[in-house]
Parts: sequence; structure tokens; C-alpha cells
Amino acid sequence: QPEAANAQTTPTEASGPQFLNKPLITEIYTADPSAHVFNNKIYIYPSHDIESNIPQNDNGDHFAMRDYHILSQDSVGGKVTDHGVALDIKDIPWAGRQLWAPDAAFKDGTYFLYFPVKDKNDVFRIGVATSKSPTGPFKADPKPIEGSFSIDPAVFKDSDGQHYMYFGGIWGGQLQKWENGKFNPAGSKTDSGKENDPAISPKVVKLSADMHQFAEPVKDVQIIDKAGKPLLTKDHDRRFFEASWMHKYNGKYYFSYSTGDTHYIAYATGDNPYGPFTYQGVILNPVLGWTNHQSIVPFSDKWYLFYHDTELSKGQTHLRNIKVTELKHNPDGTIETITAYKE
Ligand code: FUB
Repeated sequence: QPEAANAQTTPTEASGPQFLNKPLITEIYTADPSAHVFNNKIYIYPSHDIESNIPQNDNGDHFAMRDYHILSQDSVGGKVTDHGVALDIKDIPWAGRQLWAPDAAFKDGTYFLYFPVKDKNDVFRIGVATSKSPTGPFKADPKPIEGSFSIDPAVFKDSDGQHYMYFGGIWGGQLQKWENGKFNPAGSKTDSGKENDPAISPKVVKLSADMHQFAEPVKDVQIIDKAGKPLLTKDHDRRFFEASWMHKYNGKYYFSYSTGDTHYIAYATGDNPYGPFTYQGVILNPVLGWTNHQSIVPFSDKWYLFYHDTELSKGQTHLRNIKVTELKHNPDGTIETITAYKE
């Protein structure tokens, strides 16, 4: 695996403290940072990008990751510790290939790592692994979560203690192949293909009390415009593609996501964890590299956006590095758009 050191700096909008908008670690390639504050410390659950020499395609076969490393910091801007391999694909009994964007949660003394990986039939499912430590090692359940499919699980704990999982991704994330509740291997490679129909929705589901299962049937997350109409398939600038995240601010629910082929991190707000969510705008403009993927967390009276780009690999889309920057909510509840990369 190539080292990611000796990188050149690409132009970023350098504002604020030095650590903002800089790769958080340079020893390995990392992406899809899901950040959480546990015990007053920051833990980041990223994908671990590697060079697999698999040619690039729209299916994302070149994202052929094989393990997860967990990173921690005492504070944003503090020293980053890489805690080594926390879960390896060879230790997931049902896994085939491609460990994509994970997330984590904590309940009753146990840490839970949720991860998407293709099973041995090449169908993405979501698995769960547990540990007594936030940095692992994690032990995977013997089977994927029953009823799970597609990619990018994001687990949100509401103020009443209930955990919800948001998930899904179109194109290589296979969400469009589940249109009728069953996997259709011959289904579209991209989206529904019905340009004037509502776009395919991300999913939400309540997690069971033991955090290992879905507690109810999976529901659609409706994203609507300000007139109350669903965003359409053809609306590539605004419709959902992948990278779900949920945060709550001043009692409002903020569902953020990537628009994929138009490369924005967008957001929509609602009054409860199920939505509907009304599209509000862009949180993060496109970065260097094809994918864009975020998490949003409060720490020490500020809000932070963790994201990735491809600065270290000088633009190789499957060799990414995670970064952090400050995120600001405006007095009216909207979020200030961030431009972290300029050509
Ligand atoms: O890292 C692999 C995939 O790329 C993730 O699951 C997507 O969100 C995109 O970032």
C-alpha cells in the first residue's frame, strides 16, 4: 500500500486555525469520516482507502477497501492517533468485498460499528460489530442486519435516547436495484431512469434496543422542495445520492447528504427523525476528487464538518484524506455554505 506522505498542497481556502482544511493524517489514506464525541474525546470512523489497481468504473469497483482504522483526538486540532486495524474484512464471516463508509454508536457500555460491505453474492448489506472500546478491536455479528441493504449507514441518537439508522446510495451503492423491496441484479446501474418521477429516497429505520437489528420496517426519507413537492430524479444538483448524516440543532432535524455526480453536500430540515425534510441548500461545495462525504458534530461550543478530498494523492479519486473545518448555523437556522477547495 502506497504511503501518502510527501504530498503537495492544493489550493484550499485557508482561514481560521492552521489545522482546518488540512489532511488529519498522512500515513494512510482515509475517507468518509464519521465523527463522534465519546467521553469528551473525538473519535473518527473513516473508510481506509487503498490502491487495489482495479480500474475505475461507475460501479465504484476501485473503492476496494479491506479494513477500518479508527482515529482519535483529545480536541479538534489536537494530535491525531491512529489506533490500527479495528476490523478486517477477513474477520467478517459473510463479507465478499468493499468495506465502504462506516459509522459508530455507543449504548450501555458497548460501542457499535456499523459498516456496509458486499456479501458473497456481491450485494451490499449492512453489518454490525461490537467492542468495549471506542477504538476496537470490533467483533462482527455472524450475519448482516436482517432486512439491510445498500450502503453508508449513519446512526443518530435522538434526545430521547432512541437510535435511528439512515442509509442508502444510488449507482454503485445499489439502492436503485431494490425498487420493489427485492434485489434485482438486472436493475439500473444508476437511478430509476424515470427523470420526471420523484428521486429514489434514502432510508431510515429505528434500531432495536440491543442495537443489533432493525426494530421496524425500513421507511423512505422524503426530501421535498419549499413548495412541498418531492425532488425529482432529473434534479441532480439537489437529489439524494449517498452519504446520509443527521444532526439536531435547536430542536430541528438536519438531514445532510451527497448529491454524488454533482458533488455537493446538501441538507434538508424537518421536525422529526423521519421527515419529510425540506431542501435548504449546500453545506459544502465540490472538493478535489469525485466523492464528497461528511459528518457534522458539536464539540466545545462549536460545530465541525468532517469531510474528505484527494489532496494527498493529488486528485486520485479512490485515495482520499479526511479533513475538518468549522460549520456555522446562521441565526435563521440555515447553514453557511463552505467552499474548501478552489481550482
Ligand atoms: O468510500 C466508498 C464510497 O464512496 C462511500 O460509501 C461513499 O459515500 C463515497 O464516499
